[in-house]
Amino acid sequence: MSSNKADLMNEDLLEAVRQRCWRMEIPLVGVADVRRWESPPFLPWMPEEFYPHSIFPEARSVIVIGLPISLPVLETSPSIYYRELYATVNVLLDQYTYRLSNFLCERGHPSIFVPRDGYSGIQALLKNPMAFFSVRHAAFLAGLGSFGVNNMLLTPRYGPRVRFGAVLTAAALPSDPLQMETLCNRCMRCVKMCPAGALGEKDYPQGLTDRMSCARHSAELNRRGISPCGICIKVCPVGEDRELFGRQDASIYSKKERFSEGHKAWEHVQSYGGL
Ligand code: B12
Ligand code: SF4
Ligand code: SF4
Repeated sequence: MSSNKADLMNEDLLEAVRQRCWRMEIPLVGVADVRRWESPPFLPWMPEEFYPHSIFPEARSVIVIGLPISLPVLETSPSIYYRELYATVNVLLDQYTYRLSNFLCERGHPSIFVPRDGYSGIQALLKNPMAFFSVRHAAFLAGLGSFGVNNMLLTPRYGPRVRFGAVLTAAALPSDPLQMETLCNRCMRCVKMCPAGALGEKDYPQGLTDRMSCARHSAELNRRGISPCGICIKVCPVGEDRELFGRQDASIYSKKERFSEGHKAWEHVQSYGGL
């Protein structure tokens, strides 16, 4: 087959994947050629065994999807409300990526989903707070956003309030352009408001999250049935979702008088459903 014909076929396949995502109400979809892992856009980068084609040698592309975390629910964190939302989004991410991988397999392209997290529970994270594949780096390489001081991937639509899932596929799909413009405005709200002191002021990846402090805080919240924390994604002013919900002023979290009815609602939710 000529390479032009193959390119056209892959454009069609990508369009079919996008349509499928659209029908499942998935707002963010991006694609990265696996060769992008071999040319690190910044250092330190991850060891080779974390590359998609190390995990699935047939992989030629990675499809990344993103689902939003509703800001008003996250604002109640730490709470049973955010915990339930987190669990719901996680189930959907795994189901959607599983279904997308089958959609591709049925069309003759070997494909597998990657779990949106990939650890057995908080005890596993306390032992080693790392997974076998980095979904946020996949999302970056698929052009979905740029890293912030909070170590999260910030997207134009939802800032860091988005969770990602990935499909490794043998199909050679056209890649999306990287988001090279930095969305983080270095306001340092995430650093100042982190209850575990786990974030520093340096840009990613020079400033890495103190994973153990964050994981220990998460373990304590888990003991009370109200993990995860997520304060560093709640207070970030980046994202069009803030406009949608009328929350352009991110100082409302530290200055109670600026949004007293919000604080009253969050305290109400926080007083139920946890230990
Ligand atoms: C382990 C983990 C944690 C741990 C460790 C966090 C951390 N910063 O690494 C804990 C429990 C603390 C945690 C907390 C949170 N997490 Co978390 N977490 C993960 C998980 C499961 C694995 C990350 C991983 O180990 N990847 C593999 C390694 C290779 O990649 P990496 O961690 O990004 O490591 C890079 C660098 O840190 C560096 N590095 C790492 N270790 C070392 C060591 C050395 C020596 C060097 C030189 C470099 C280096 O190199 C790597 C490449 O640059 C991912 C899901 C996934 N599978 O990707 C979610 C994920 C990163 N978490 C997520 C979120 C949202 C959170 C929280 C906000 C909690 C919440 N859900 O509300 C907090 C935020 C913490 C923060 N500000 O950093 C989202 C991020 C979404 C986004 N928009 O970016 C993810 C992608 C889950 C998802 N499917 O969407 N998390
Ligand atoms: S999740 Fe909470 S403890 Fe962890 S870095 Fe973010 S604000 Fe800090
Ligand atoms: S809260 Fe401010 S410093 Fe932190 S990631 Fe968002 S924009 Fe960057």
